[in-house]
Amino acid sequence: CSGEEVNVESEDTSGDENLDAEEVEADNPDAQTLRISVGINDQHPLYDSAIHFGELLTEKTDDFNVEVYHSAQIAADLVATEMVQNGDLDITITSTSPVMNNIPEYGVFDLPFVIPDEEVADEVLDGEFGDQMLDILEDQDLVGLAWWENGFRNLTNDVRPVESIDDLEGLTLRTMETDIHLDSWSEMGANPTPMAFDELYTGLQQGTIEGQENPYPIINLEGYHEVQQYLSATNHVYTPYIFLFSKQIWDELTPEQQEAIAESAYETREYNREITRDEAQNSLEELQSSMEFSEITNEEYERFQEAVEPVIENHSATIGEDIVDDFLSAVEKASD
Ligand code: TK8
Repeated sequence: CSGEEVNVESEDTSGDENLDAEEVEADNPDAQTLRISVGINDQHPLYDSAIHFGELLTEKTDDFNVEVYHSAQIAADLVATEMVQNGDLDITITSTSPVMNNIPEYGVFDLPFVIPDEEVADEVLDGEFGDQMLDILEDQDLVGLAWWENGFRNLTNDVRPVESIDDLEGLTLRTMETDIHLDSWSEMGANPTPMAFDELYTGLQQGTIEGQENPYPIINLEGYHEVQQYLSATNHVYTPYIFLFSKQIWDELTPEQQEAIAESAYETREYNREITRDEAQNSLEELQSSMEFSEITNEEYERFQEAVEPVIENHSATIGEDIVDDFLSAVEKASD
C-alpha cells in the first residue's frame, strides 16, 4: 500500500500541505481548485486518468486547477462519496459498490455473473441504461459525469488454489461494503466480511482475512501478490468506476464551466479504458510469475453461476425490479 506519507482524518484536509497530490494548474491566479479523491494508489491507471482529466480541463478553460489525491488520503470511497454529497469535496472517482449504501439502485452492478465481457460492459454503460443510472444520482446531490473502468474482478487467497466452487468452502474473504457481494460469496460457500479498501492490504498481511477479489491491476499495483499466493480467473463481476461531482458545487458554476468539466470527464473515458485494459494484461502477466494462477473451466463456471442464482431474486426488491429488468435486457441486447 502506498499511502504511507500521510494518515489524516477525512474531514479537514483542505489546504493541508502534508498531503501527496498531483496538481494540474491553470494559468490564472484566481482559478478555483477542484479536488479529486481516489482510493487507489498513484501507480494505478485511474490516477493517471484523473490527471488526464485535469489536463483536458485546463486546455478548455483557465477557470480551474485540479488536484488529484490518491490512496484514500482524503477518504476511502464511502466517506469520500458522502463528502461529495455534502459539498465538502468536489470530485471522487469510486467503484459503484460502496455508493450503493445510499443509493440502492446502484446494487444492480453488483449482481454476479451477469456481464460477460468488456464489449457488453461498454455498450450497457454507454447506452440508455448507463445514462438512466447517471440521471438518478441528482436526487442524491451527485452529478454522475462518466463511466470509467475498474474491470472484471478476480479472486486471490492464501490458502489453496481455487479452481472449483468446492475450493471456496469456508475461506474468509474481504468484500466491498455491499450486501450483494456478501450474499454472493455466502451462496458460493465462502465466509465473506465487508471492509473498506484502505484496510485491505493490512488485513491480508495480518491474516485477518484469507482472500479478496479485485481486478488484476489493483491486485498487482497494490502488491497483494506479496501477501497472497493463489490467483483465480473468476471474472465474477464487472463493477465500473464512476466519476462523481458534487451537485452543490456544480450548481454554483456557469453552464460553460459545467460543460467543460462534463466534456473532460467524458472524453477521458476512452483513454481510461485503453490504459486500464493494457494494464490488466500486463498485470496478469506479472502476477502469473509470482502467484499460482488457476483458470476456471466452463463447467465449473456454470456451477458458480448456479450457486448465485438466488442473489438476483434476494436483492431485486431493494434495487428495484424495473432497474434489474432494464439491466438484464440491456446486457442481453448488447450480447447479441
Ligand atoms: C478503490 C476501490 C477499489 C475497489 C475495492 O478506491 O474496494 O475493492 O475495487 O477499486 O474503489
